[in-house]
Amino acid sequence: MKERTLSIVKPDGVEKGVIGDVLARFEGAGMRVAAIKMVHLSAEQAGGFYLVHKDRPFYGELVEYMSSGPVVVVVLVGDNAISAVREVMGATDPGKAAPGTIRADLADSIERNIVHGSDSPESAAYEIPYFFREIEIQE
Ligand code: IDP
Ligand code: MG
Repeated sequence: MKERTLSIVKPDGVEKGVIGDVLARFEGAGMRVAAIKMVHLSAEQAGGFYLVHKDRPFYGELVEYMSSGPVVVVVLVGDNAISAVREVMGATDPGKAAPGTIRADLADSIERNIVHGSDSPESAAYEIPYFFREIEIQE
C-alpha cells in the first residue's frame, strides 16, 4: 500500500554531513522524496512536534537538542513507507539497532540518533501537516 511518512535528519545528522547518506538509504529502499525543506526549529516548534512525549523525563533535553541547529524535513512516499522507513532507521538506541541501519552506522546515543520517522499512520497525519501544506507535497 502506497503511504506517506515524515522523516527528519536531526541536528546531529546535519552537523555530521550525512543528509545525503540518510536520503540515499531511503531512496535505496524504494522511497521517493515528495517534499523537502531545511528549517531551524524554535524550542516551541520542537516541543509542539514532540508533544506526544511531553510527560517523558527526556522531553526537555529532546526539545533543546531538536532546536539546537537546522534539520532537514522530508515527506517520503512509497509502499508501506512508515514501516519501511523505520526499518532503515533502526532502533531508537543505536546500541540496539540492527547492523546496517542508519542509527547503528551513524548515531552516537539514544538521544542523538540522527533521524526521525513517523511511527504510525496517526503520527504521520499529525507530523506531515506540521511542516508542509498539501500544495508543497509532490505526489
Ligand atoms: P523514535 O525516534 O525511535 O520514534 P521515540 O521513543 O519516539 O523514538 O523518542 C523520540 C526521540 O526522543 C528519540 O528519537 C530520541 O532522540 C529521544 N529519546 C528517546 N528515548 C530517549 C531516552 O531514553 N533518553 C534520551 N532521549 C531519548
Ligand atoms: Mg517516535
